[in-house]
Amino acid sequence: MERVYRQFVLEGTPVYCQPYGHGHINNTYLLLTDMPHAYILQKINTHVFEDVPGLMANIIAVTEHLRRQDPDPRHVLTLVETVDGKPYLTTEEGEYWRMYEFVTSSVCLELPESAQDMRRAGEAFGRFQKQLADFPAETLNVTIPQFHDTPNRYEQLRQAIRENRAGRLHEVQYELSFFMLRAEEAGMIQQMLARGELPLRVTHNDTKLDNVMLDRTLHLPLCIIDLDTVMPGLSVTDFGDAIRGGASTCAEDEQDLSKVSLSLDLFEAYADGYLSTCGTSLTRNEIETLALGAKTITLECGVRFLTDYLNGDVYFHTDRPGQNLDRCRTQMKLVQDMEEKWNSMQQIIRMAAR
Ligand code: ADP
Ligand code: GN1
Ligand code: MG
Repeated sequence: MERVYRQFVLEGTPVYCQPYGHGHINNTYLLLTDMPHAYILQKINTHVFEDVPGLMANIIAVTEHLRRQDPDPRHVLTLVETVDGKPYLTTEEGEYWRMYEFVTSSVCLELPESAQDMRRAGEAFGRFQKQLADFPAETLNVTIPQFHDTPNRYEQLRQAIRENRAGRLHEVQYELSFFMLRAEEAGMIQQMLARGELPLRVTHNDTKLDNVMLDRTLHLPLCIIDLDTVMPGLSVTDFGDAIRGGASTCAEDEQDLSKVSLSLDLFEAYADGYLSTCGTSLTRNEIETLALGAKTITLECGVRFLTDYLNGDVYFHTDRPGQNLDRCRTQMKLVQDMEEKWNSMQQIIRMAAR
């Protein structure tokens, strides 16, 4: 790792550099020096992101835009330059590395420790979206085409079924029927977009709870991280993705499905926080589609985990066999629970939007 971090302008002498965090995509390392200064070093996943210069151009433009509105260094990601004055490193082997200042005295949570944490996360993502409302969307590069086009994700699943690359098809008949039975509903949001009923906005597109940094002691929101997928997208899927992860009672890869459910308290807390910061800028259709956003993105994510399981675990990082199938099954259980709690979810949104 030394050959990599030596290429960045650091304060102090590095004393520690080890894998860090729970991200499924990039390889992330925490770098400590002998000064009170920490860094996040990341090898960007070029299998997932084909146009890294385009992705980095987005991040530079978006963080500059955010910084103009709020210059507090703990409130916006800060890239560390290379010794050649570049915003990221390209190695001879074709690897791409970038370094961020570690957001000081911060934590990020995989699951909220309280409803208040969930409310704060909602406020943070709502504010983020609002701050990007006047960002020129047409200047953004599309880092993953059709990222949240759910029917396209179903098409990728059908392809994985046809190819059966890992020979696992016979294990997942129940899972396949579960998703296929819901294919039509899963396409409704894309149809609304096509009919002009939902506006395209600059969105984050990966609003997992562990992509929000909170102050370590007060748990107040500091900044939004993981900006690789900031692109034109839909508010309702940004809302939904946060619910999928954060309002679940369990970790994404929980094996005991009896423990997995949607917490309506956490759902309400996020909806309250989110609508308090960006509710006035959402259209009526968007507000009415928030619950469907949660269900759609949960179905979509389940489909993606299942596709990756069938393809032999080539997309999401895994650290044990069967993990993608476990992740798929928690998403199914969440969808089922949302179906049971559908009326309450709608009612909560109506109340939060008042
Ligand atoms: P991935 O795309 O793999 O999810 P992330 O950019 O989300 O990668 O980073 C993975 C983890 O590293 C985060 O969940 C967080 O714990 C930590 N992290 C990333 N950037 C920072 C930062 N600037 N300051 C503190 N922690 C960070
Ligand atoms: C990935 O990068 P990370 O771990 O925050 C994925 C998301 C999925 C999520 C599921 C670029 O998010 O779309 O919802 O895993 N990111 C990408 O946990 O594919
Ligand atoms: Mg992440």
